[in-house]
Amino acid sequence: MTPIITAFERSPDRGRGLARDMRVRWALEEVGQPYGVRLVSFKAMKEPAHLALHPFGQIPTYEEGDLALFESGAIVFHIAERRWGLLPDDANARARAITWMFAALRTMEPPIVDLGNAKLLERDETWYEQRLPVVEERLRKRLEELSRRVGDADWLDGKFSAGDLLMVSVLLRLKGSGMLDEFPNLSAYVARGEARPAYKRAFNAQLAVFTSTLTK
Ligand SMILES: N[C@@H](CCC(=O)N[C@@H](CS)C(=O)NCC(=O)O)C(=O)O
Repeated sequence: MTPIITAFERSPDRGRGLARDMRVRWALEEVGQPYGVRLVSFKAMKEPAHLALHPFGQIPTYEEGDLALFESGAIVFHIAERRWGLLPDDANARARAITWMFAALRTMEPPIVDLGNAKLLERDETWYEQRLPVVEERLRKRLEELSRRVGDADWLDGKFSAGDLLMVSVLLRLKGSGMLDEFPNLSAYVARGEARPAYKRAFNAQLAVFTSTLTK
């Protein structure tokens, strides 16, 4: 059965691959699983049909037969568990890769999203200039810690895994902020992720959605 995922009909990031359908597309490409995409508008995301799939009215979702999932991390985990290529066979290595999946989503992504939200939504607030350095410092500390752990390794723990897929996906949100450039080994780590053929296929597929909307 071909899984169907949802993605923005018109992504606010203009096809830069930052919307969270990208990580699901990437996972599907890594394991060689063909998939379909249903594009949804912002309006449709808040309507009952989509809310039945996603209680928070967001993308991505994942449908396969009578299974419907939401939350990009849970979807990537589901894909990684069922198909070979994103989680090691060895039980301990697998547990460590899953740990990195949680670390990407629970330790790294929140301060990265905080920085994005501060710059996007709080610029006009009187307290913006005081808050921004605090948010940046909190994130910088996490990046320092991650950078120290990655060192000169290619991936987080041996071979590329779903942990790397999610970690690279969240770090990519920092592109353009300048903060990633402070950590050359993390920049190189992200570039290694982007260089993977599966990443490129996923990126091009989501970009094609955006460019096709330009001609409509
Ligand atoms: N924790 C969720 C976050 C999902 C999320 O924030 N989706 C964004 C796109 S990247 C969205 O649908 N935003 C529109 C909205 O919240 O109305 C996940 O990882 O799937």
